[in-house]
Amino acid sequence: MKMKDFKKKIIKKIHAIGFDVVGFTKPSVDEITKKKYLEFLNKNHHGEMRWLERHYEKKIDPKKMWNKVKTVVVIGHNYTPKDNPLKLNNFDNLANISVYAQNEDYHDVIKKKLDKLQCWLLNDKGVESKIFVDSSPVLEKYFAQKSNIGWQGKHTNIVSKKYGSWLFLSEIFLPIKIETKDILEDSCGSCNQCREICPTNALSNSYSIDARKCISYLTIEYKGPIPLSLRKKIGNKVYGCDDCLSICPWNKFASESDEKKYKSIGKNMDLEFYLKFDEQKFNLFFQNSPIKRIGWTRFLRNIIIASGNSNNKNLFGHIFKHFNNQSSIIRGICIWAIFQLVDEKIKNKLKKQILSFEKNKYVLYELKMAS
Ligand code: B12
Ligand code: SF4
Ligand code: SF4
Repeated sequence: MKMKDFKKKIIKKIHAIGFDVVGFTKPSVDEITKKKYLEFLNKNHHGEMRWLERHYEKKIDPKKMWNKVKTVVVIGHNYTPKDNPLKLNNFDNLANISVYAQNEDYHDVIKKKLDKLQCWLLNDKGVESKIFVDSSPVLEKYFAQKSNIGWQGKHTNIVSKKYGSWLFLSEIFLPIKIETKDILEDSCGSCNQCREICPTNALSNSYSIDARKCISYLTIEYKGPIPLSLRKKIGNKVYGCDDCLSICPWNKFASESDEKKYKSIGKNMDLEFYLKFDEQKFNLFFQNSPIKRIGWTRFLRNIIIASGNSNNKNLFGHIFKHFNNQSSIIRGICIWAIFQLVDEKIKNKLKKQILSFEKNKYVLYELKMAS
């Protein structure tokens, strides 16, 4: 079969499986991108995501992932939400969960589709392949830009003229050369809305992020106590953040995703609802959700911070209940949250009470900072 026909067939198959966009590019990374990635690491902008250091060599050379690769096929899956997620920031008592975690885990949804594609390639076309989605050492946004799926916007994610900021990315590596046309377009122009809206100023430089300040990193990846200076800025967000994505003017061209497994199924409950959870309930409620990945302790930490930001004094008792948690991070954050909600008289009473039983240095530090 001629290569042009094969390319057409693979595009047709990718759409038939339910994906929205596809692009083709060479498995090489340019020198500027290698340099920018190193700069990002050297500035420690990856925080505690040490795996981004370990992945470096493989990310800048896809042949180290699979030495037979000759073409990278980049695939985009539309997850445009029905409503603008920015609206959710206005509800103080809501546990605000980012769009991508409103239903099933996109890794599972996409992996199943990629498996089908891989089987078809092997059984019908006799072509072996490798598939990747998110967690592998593949520079996904770079290849997406190079293959003309979109451009890497100032919020650092891929923006598409058709799907705005709402595309999940995945890749297939093929051992055959397919015609590609590398494009480096950028349609951000003088717009800076994503940088301006970021609550923590994580996008202080154009096209690059300091992940240590990003609410997505803090609520999903970071295990420790969230820095004091950023807690208020997190607002009601308990898992991820979509502010910079949601504000992007290119979203106006995007139409709602038709993937049922991405549609919101009411995970944005009141904070009180989740404060009443325990580990067992957490595991059951989020069994098919990406949220299960962060575990109960990290999720509870986030719920307690949002509760501290809620201005809702009625949550005091529900937060206080978690003082018996084994994790010092939970006990420490309980102090911070409660002290945001109660008056001086209760603060003094609580201080005495906590000092009578608490021995952990970090928790006592939180108490000192709060009083
Ligand atoms: C680590 C990671 C994170 C980290 C770091 C984010 C980041 N921007 O890198 C954290 C936890 C913060 C994060 C958050 C989110 N993530 Co994330 N994340 C990743 C992951 C696993 C690796 C990204 C990576 O390699 N970063 C390292 C840095 C060095 O890469 P970089 O941003 O591409 O940096 C380059 C540019 O900045 C460029 N550059 C720098 N300066 C300049 C200047 C100019 C002029 C130019 C042209 C370029 C340029 O050079 C750098 C080197 O290439 C990818 C999946 C993957 N395997 O790629 C998903 C991925 C990027 N994440 C994704 C998503 C959806 C999110 C969230 C929206 C989730 C949420 N709702 O909370 C947020 C968005 C936050 C944001 N504004 O980026 C999607 C993005 C899809 C898309 N359309 O682009 C991906 C691709 C996952 C997927 N398979 O769909 N994520
Ligand atoms: S995801 Fe939120 S915190 Fe992170 S860069 Fe975007 S707006 Fe800022
Ligand atoms: S909000 Fe503006 S600057 Fe940011 S990615 Fe979208 S177009 Fe680019």
